[in-house]
Amino acid sequence: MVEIVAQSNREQVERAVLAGLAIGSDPTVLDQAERSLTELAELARTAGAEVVAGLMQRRQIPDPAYLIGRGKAEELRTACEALDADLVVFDEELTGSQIRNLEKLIGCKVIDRTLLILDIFASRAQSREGKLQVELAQQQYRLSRLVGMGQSLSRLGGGIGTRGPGESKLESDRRHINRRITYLKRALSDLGEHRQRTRKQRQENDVMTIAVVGYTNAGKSTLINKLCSSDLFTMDQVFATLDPAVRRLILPDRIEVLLIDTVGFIRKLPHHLVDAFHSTLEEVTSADAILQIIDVSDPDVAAQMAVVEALLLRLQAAGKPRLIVFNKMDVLTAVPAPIDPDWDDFAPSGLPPDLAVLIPAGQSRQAFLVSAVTGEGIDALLDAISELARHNQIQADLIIPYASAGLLDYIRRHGRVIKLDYWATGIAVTMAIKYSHFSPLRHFVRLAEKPEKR
Ligand SMILES: Nc1nc2c(ncn2[C@@H]2O[C@H](COP(=O)(O)OP(=O)(O)OP(=O)(O)O)[C@@H](O)[C@H]2O)c(=O)[nH]1
Ligand SMILES: [Mg+2]
Repeated sequence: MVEIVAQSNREQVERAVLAGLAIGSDPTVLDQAERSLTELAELARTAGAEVVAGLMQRRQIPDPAYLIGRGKAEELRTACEALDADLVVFDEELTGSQIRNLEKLIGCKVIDRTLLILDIFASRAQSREGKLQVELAQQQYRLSRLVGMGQSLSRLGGGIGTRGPGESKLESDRRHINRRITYLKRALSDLGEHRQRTRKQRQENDVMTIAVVGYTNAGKSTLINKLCSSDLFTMDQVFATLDPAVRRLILPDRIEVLLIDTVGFIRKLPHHLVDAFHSTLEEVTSADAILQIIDVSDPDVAAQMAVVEALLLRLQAAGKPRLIVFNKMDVLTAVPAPIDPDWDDFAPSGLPPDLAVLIPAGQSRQAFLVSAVTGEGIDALLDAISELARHNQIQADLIIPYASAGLLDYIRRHGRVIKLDYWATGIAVTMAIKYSHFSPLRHFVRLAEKPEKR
């Protein structure tokens, strides 16, 4: 009896060996590849595997047949046999034929980082849109690996890399997958239209939207909860948040802004996933400003910031007004005051110099050190968000000809009328409106002299 229980547990937990590749002779390459492999171990554990070993190879170029060298691949087989492993996870993307060759040589299931991430996403997706997006990414991944990926695609039984769409789809042919992709795209495009409408309503409501972005597990949801007294799901694991959520923040000066929680970024984020999540990631593209959250307790802050920057660029959001929030200050040990004469006075006090140098030039006034858990530093951040919200609006004096009186409605709908007078030459209005809604009013800005008095 005991043995049966032990066996069924054994079946649930797959034993994984990890394999990484450091390409090139640059000294930082190996370091980065090792950190990436550590992260892969975390991802594998999140997916439910037990990591039993990790192997790294340094090469000038990847091997077309096995990615790593054949000798190293044989080493992997020996390790898998000795450790009774069920699964090998590669940190780099594999082609369909590499997967087939490796499975044949090693004799167990081989997957790559992309499939692992897709698997975690599949188990986390909650909303219909989230589920469809994950499946679209999975189907596109399968389609691109169809050549040569015989064993993995037709493998029966579950486990990592096979969750998400049902087993029958795994065995279907290219045409079937293509049909499914077409269906998923259509369904997503309908949902995307709905999302766009909601977003438009939000924008027309004259409320500033701020997208909260950052590496996965940086504390985005926790910070939003702290700021908005909300109860978004948070967890000490990667990809706790998949579906964007919007929370309202009433600032100390009663101005209201909306904070949008988004899916966390990660190194080597599968491009199928970025494409498939296009519609939810548009929340970042269309936001008025960005709140970038950085986890100071992570040993690899610089690389994580680079990943976030690259994705923001891709989403055309890198140029938006941005506040940089260094989070989890409660885990920092006390930092001595810097003695460097070049020290930037505006960098948040208490921020270690090796982190302060990561703030882009001239932006240290927009950087903050906080703890989303203890609330330390939150007041200064709130003030900065208020400042941002004020700057998001333009206040102007207009003179609107009576023939264009309809514009008053436009102002009332998208902004605020502060003062109104009826003059001989038109309606004199003092108003505040979001920059994004200002352009139709541009022609009516009142010049310094009051025209009717001439
Ligand atoms: N010590 C400490 N832990 C924090 C702080 N902020 C967040 N955390 C913890 O960090 C973990 C991740 O927090 P989340 O808010 O889920 O992170 P996230 O950025 O939303 O992550 P994803 O949704 O997975 O991308 C949780 O265990 C939080 O409790 C902080 O200021 N200090
Ligand atoms: Mg989250």
